[in-house]
Amino acid sequence: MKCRRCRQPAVIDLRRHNAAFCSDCFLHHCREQVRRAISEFSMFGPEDRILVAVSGGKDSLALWHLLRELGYSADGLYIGLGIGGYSEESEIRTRAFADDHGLTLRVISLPEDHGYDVETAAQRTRRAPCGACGLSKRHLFNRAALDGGYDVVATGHNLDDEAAVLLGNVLHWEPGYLGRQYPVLPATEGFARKVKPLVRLGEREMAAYCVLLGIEYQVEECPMAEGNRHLGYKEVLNDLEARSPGSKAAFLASFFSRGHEFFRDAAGGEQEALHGCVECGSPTTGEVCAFCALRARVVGDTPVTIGRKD
Ligand code: Q46
Ligand code: ZN
Repeated sequence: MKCRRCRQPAVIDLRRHNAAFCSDCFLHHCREQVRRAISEFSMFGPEDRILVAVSGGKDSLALWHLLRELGYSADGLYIGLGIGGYSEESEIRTRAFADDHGLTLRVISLPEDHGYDVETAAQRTRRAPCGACGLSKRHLFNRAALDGGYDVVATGHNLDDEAAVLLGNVLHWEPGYLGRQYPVLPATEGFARKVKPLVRLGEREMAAYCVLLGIEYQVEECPMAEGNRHLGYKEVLNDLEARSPGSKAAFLASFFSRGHEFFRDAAGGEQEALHGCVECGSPTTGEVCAFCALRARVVGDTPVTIGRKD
């Protein structure tokens, strides 16, 4: 097996691209895919300040590394979720990566800074852990970006993640979710721009990127992820991909180029009704935003009416 670019012995084959690469050319391929995603979706420019949402896993650490390799100014934000040994290990990996590469890392701890952890939030609000966790992370990343003067929040969602979410949204025909599923969501009043520069790269590519560069990442899956329906969708898509290489990427890319426009109008219907949360100032349709309402219920304050958007 020879590298498609330089004909040296290859270390990885990518059936979807009908290609194999040596180490250097594979790293070049990853940079190229991110560069193309940034340009294709006009995610940001060289002058923009980027806040990378880092979890200590392969995707977010690789994303941070790739953005710096491409010359962007990117700081990291890690949110400690209080999920026992999993969170401890994730924070160690994230801090070590930032130290090794001389990068600026901001850290927020849900237990220390906000008085709760994901499991307690899930139990007290009778939500699925990922629901409480996702709501908290979205709010805190957005807040940190606005307060820190960043132009954009970048997350490590990769091709496999996005294809699985798309399959779920299509299976349930969720027009609002389909309208919001796009690699770039523009900034609106009170919300920073959000981008997903890894949409052209799969999970296996991100793991290989880290291994080849000696980036030590958290290899354990979050223990709360069990039962998450997206894991099932990933398995289904992987079966399809094994039968027909390239079908997963085509499913996602065709949605972005040909399907998304039909749902765009369904994405932003609540904008006019938003005003500032009385607790934190974030846009919401209620008196307090969903994050402040969740926090109040979990730590024992009395919630006011619950906002729908956060
Ligand atoms: S960290 Fe949080 Fe994920 Fe764990 S609780 Fe679910 S959402 S699975 S990205
Ligand atoms: Zn609030």
